[in-house]
Amino acid sequence: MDGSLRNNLEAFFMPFTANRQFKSAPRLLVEAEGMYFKDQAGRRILDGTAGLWCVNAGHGRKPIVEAVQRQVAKLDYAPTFQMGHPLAFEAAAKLAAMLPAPLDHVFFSNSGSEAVDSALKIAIAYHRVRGEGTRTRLIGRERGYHGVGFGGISVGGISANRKFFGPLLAGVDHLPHTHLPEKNAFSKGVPAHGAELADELERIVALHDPSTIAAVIVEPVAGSTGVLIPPKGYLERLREICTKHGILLIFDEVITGFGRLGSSFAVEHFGVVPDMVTFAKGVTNGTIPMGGVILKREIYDAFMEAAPENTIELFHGYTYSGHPVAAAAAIATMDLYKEEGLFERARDLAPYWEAAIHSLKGARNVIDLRNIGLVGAIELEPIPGKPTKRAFDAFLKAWEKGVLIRTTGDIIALSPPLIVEKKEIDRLVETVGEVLKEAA
Ligand code: PXG
Repeated sequence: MDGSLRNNLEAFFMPFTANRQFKSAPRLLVEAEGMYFKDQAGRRILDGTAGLWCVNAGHGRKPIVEAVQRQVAKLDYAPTFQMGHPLAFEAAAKLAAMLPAPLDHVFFSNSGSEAVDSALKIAIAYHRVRGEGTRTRLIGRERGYHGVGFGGISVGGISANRKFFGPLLAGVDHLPHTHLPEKNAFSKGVPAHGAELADELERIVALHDPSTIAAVIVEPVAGSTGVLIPPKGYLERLREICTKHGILLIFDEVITGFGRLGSSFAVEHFGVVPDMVTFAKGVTNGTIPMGGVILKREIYDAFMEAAPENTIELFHGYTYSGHPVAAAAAIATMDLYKEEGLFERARDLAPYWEAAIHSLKGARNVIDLRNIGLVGAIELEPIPGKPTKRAFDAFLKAWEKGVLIRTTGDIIALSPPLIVEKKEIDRLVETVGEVLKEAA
């Protein structure tokens, strides 16, 4: 690399990246189409991760690209504070139609992190406008990932994401995570053991008293902390306990929404209806940033009833909430998912995917394999004294072989676009197998 290029790379302080390693051997993507990226050297890279769990319909999809092009030329920006434009309303209505009836209002943000902060704020404010202003505590879960806002890292359960950033939000507690490899290793789909971990919520509620608790937030399937699939009956139990104590249940579906599990949302997949659902990523197929919260009518109504006529009901929002170009991308994306039946496609491919992931049983250093929908995890035995190295080396080796995988800790997470073909599933899994054979 020449000096000028190195200087070009220097200015960007890259997010969640080993900056020095990257800048010494950059991996630059310059084009994408369908299942493939192209890198700067012109190599085709099979996308085993749908970008960062967002490009569910595959890259460069014409109907989305054209909708964005049309919209940016027609109405580049319009405020949604005391104003509006039609596409934001249409996108909200389409989103609401994807979820069971009580979840029928949408608040827009620009990312998953903002979606989470919005949901947490709405939960606390909801109790307050109903006269239960003592309900301010938020309950998250160990190994939870809810983005990187102060709210999200506070309810999140990843120490590396928390420890550098001071005291965080006050009044937060955490459920235990549900990863039980000693009981559930090599489970196919939902693991059998661990529903009783939801009962820890009763203990937390008893400790703090229900009158102090606003909401519980969980990812139905934890994605970025290594694909932690809820034990059978666990989410149902969380729902029961929240209902019993008047606590709002929030499902963070930033990853599980839009077909990843072979269903529209995890709400549909597990048949458990929370009070709010956060979304982002797949809503626009990753094309334009957008996120938001889908909430129950009674939450929306509580705000409408509490505020005097002609006054603002919720003092929260973003310059780009319901941005016209993002709304156009979301509408085109949801239409494309439907037209191509991509959620059903993911569901139909799931058994093939499951068999492919579990074909790695017995591969070097593999200590667990798990899968649900079109998500798979390959957990590796860490190198003693060097946690994360084995998986990161696998990531680098896979890249050399033209396959993009994602690692977190010593776990490889795979989540291809839902348009993936069986032969591409084979290549993805075979490449991981080869990499593990060659790795230290
Ligand atoms: N909630 C969940 C459940 C997420 O997975 C966020 C919130 C935050 O979204 P934004 O748009 O603010 O990043 C996420 C994001 C990975 C990976 O490799 C996962 C995420 C982001 C980047 C990488 O697993 N999830």
